[in-house]
Amino acid sequence: MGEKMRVADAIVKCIELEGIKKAFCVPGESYLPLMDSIYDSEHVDLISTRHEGGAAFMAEAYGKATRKPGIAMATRGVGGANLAIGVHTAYQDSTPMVVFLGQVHRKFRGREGFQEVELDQFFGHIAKWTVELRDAERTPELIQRAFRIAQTGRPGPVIVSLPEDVLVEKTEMTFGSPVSVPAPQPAPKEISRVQELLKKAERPVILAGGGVIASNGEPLLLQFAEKHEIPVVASFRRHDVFPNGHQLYAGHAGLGIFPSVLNTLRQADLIIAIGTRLSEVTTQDYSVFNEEQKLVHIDIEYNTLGKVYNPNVGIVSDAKSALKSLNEMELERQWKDWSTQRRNDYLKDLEAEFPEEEQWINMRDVIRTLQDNLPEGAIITNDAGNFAGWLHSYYSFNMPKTYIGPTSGAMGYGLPAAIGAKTACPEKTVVSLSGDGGFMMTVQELETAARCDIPVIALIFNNSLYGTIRMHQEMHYPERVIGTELGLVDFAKMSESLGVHAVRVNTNEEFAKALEEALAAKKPCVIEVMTNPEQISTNHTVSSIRKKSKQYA
Ligand SMILES: Cc1ncc(C[n+]2csc(CCOP(=O)(O)OP(=O)(O)O)c2C)c(N)n1
Ligand SMILES: [Mg+2]
Repeated sequence: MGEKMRVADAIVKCIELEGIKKAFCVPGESYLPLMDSIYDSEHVDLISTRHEGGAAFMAEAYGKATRKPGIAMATRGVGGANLAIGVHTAYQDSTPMVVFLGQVHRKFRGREGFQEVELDQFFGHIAKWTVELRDAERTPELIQRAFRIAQTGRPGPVIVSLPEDVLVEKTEMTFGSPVSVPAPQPAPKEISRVQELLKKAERPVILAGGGVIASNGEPLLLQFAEKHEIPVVASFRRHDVFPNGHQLYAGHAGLGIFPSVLNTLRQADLIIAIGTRLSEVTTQDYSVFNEEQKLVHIDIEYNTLGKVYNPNVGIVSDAKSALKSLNEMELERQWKDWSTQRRNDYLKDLEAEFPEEEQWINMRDVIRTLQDNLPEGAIITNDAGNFAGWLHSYYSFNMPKTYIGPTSGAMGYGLPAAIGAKTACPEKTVVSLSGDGGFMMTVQELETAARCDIPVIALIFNNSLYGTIRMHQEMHYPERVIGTELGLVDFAKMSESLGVHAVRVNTNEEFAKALEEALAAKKPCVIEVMTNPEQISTNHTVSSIRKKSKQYA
C-alpha cells in the first residue's frame, strides 16, 4: 500500500529519490504548495533567483555538472516565457533538466485564464517531452517518467505543467526506483566493422563530443587514442573531453577554428565521431567532411545517426560502453606519424603571435594568468561573445569536467551557469567569463550569489560593444556601424550595489592581483576587465577588417 500524501509532497519525494539537491526558481502563486513542500525537505534546497532565465541556466549547468536533471520552477506563461532560453540550451546541449511550471486551475483550462498558456505547444519544439499532471493518482508515474526521459537516450529538458489545484490533492502514492540510465553497447559485429575500416585507414581522427563527457567516458577515450595513437579533436564547446596538453590532442572544432584543426578534419580518411550530433558549428557549416572520407558515428540516439551525414558504420551506444568495446578490439596498428604531424600543426597555430596594443590589457596574458593560478579541477563557465575566443584558443583544459559552456550560444549563460555549477560542486573553484553584453543579460543573478552565499568568481570583459556582431558587421557592411555599440557601464560599481565585492582592472598586474584576492576571498567576486574595443577578436582589429574589405572592394 502506498502512503497518503499531497501531490506537491510526492513531486518533492521524486526529486529526492533522484538524489537532486537543488531547485532554482522565481516564485509564483500558482505553485506555492510545491515551494511549501520543499520547506519541509531535508534534502532539497530552493534557490530563489532574480529572473527565470537565470534560474533555467543555473538548472542547466547543475545538470551538466552532476549529470542529474537540473530543476527549474516558474509560474505559468510568464515564467515559462522567461525561462525558455535555458530550456533551449538544455535541448541543444543535451543536458538533463526538469522544469516544473505552475498552471491555472484545471476547471479554468482552455479559457485563456490568467497567464494561461498551452505549455506543451509552447515548449513542444524545444523540450524533449511535455506533460500536464491532471490526475493526482498519476503523480509518481508521470514525474518519475519525466526524470527518466530527461536522463535516458539523448538527455534533454522535460516540462511538467502543474495545474494549481492538483498540487494540494491528497492520495495514496507508490513510488518506483530512481532512474538507472541504460548504457547500450555495440554488438561485436559492429565493432568488427569499425576494425575493418581502421585497418584500411591512413589518417584516422576521433571527433569527441558531449556524449563522452555525459557517460564519464573521458579516461576510456584517452586509453583508446593512446593505444593506437589516433589524434583527437574536441567538438564545439566540449574542450574538456580530452586533455588539451596531450600529444594526441589536435584542437577544437569551434567558432574561429584554427586552420590546422580544419586541415586535420579535412585530411582525415576516417572519422570516428563519438557522442556528437555533428552540429553546424562542429562541422563548420556542414562543410568539413567529404565523400571520400569514411565515417563511424557512435551515438546513444538513433535519430542522431544519419541526421547530418550518412555514416558508413552507425552505432547506437552509450559512448563509454562503445569505448570499452573499442579498447578490447584487436588491432595491431598505430598512427604515430600522422598524429604527430597534426599535433605539430596545431601547436604552430597555438603559438602564433598576434600582437595586441600595449596600452591595453593583453587578453592572452589574462588567460595565462588564469591557467597558472586556478586550482586543479577548477570549473570555467562561459558566455557567448568574442572575448571567449581567447579562452577557447589559449586555455588548456587538462582535466575532465572543467568546462561548462552553451553550445546553444546563449548570451547571459556564464554567470548563472557558474552559480549552478558551484551549487553542484561546492568544493571546486568556479569562474565565469562573460562579455559586457552577455553579462548584462543576467547580471541580476549576482544578488542571488550574494544572498545565497555562492562564492563564484565572475570575470567581465568590457569593451562597451556587442563585439561579435560588430565584427560580423564590419566584415559584411564595413564602416556602417548600427546597433552594435553599447554605453559604458561601470560593472564594478553595479556589482557592489548587488552585494558582491568587485574590482575594475586595466592592466595584467592588476588582474593577477584581483584574481589572487578573489581566490582567497571565498565570497562571490567580480573582476571587470577593461578591454580594447579595437581588438575585436584574437586575430582581427576593426581597422584590419576595414582595410581588408577595401582591398577587395
Ligand atoms: C541571447 C542572445 N542574443 C543575441 C545573440 C547574438 N550575439 C552573439 S554574440 C553577441 C554580442 C556579445 O557581446 P558581449 O557579450 O559584449 O561580448 P563581445 O563579443 O563584445 O566580447 C550577440 C548579440 C546571442 N548569441 N544570444
Ligand atoms: Mg562586449
